[in-house]
Amino acid sequence: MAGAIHPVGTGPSMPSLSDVGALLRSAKTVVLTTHVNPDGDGIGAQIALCAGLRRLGIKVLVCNPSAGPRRLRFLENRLPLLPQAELPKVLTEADLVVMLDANEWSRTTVIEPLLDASTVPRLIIDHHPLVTTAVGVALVVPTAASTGSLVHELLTTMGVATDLEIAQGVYVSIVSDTGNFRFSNTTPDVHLAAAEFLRLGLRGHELYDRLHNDRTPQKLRLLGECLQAVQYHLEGQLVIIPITIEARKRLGVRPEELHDFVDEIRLLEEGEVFASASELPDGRIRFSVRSRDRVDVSALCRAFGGGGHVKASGAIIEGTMQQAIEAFVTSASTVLPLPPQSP
Ligand SMILES: [Mn+2]
Repeated sequence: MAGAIHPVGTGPSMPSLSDVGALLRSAKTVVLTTHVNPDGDGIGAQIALCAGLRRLGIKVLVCNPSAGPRRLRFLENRLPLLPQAELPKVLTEADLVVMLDANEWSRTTVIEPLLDASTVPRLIIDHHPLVTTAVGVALVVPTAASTGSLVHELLTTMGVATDLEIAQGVYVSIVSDTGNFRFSNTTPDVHLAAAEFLRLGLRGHELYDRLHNDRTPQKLRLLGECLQAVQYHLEGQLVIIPITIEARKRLGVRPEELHDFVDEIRLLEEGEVFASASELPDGRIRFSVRSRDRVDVSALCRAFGGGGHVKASGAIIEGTMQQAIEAFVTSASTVLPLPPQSP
């Protein structure tokens, strides 16, 4: 994989894959965690790293700040999940804590104070652009398509051959973060890894169905209502799908089911930036933002205290739906509309 490995915080500078491999190998017990509301990449990377470390005889436990969405439950249930109440005791015996798919410990929310109360060394494995200094050794490679891809490369460096369990975890990471091989982070390496996994016997089409075919009649009705309320701003280059909490509750749809509403409007022929704006129980508005190609939406989201990837980011904005949308449109108007692209 091309791309530098950047150091963060107080860890040794510039850890190489083999440095990080040696750190993992030196541990007898490792605790894995990831960001709140874990996604397919976080859980997929945990599945792969857990399987790889166990093959080396390392004891692995997983403690996440919250459960993943129901469509990932079949994978999550295979992890050695530890109740949060038991984490302090486990930390007294653990040798290393590894946070996957996040590079700020605050992303572990309720887990963070438990870690802060312990002296266990920490490791970060992630591919989000660096934003802060964080405690611990950090393997942060923004050019990696997914955190699972980075774990795959790390395990290969450590001499752990890819088995079907590792393959499934990494594959779920890849399809989650590349939008099923559609986004611009779908590198040749991503396809080569997928080919390796299919040869191992991975059934990609079955995983796809389990991950994506989660729609209920209620969700379809909500999607229909929201699609009728889609807004076009800045000469049609910013498209927003508002999701009111009233409609979501009236139709009985769970918050986690809104994750792909933004993908529906990204299918539009025109537009540069696409956002779903969903009302939270506390009245704030959660923006999930995608860029077609030319706009860095992580910068747009950072202006509101959020962040993420250049082409897929999120933020929570204060105010009513209308106020939040106005604030977002105003912010986006500094970069949109873009001039037409030369053919
Ligand atoms: Mn990721």
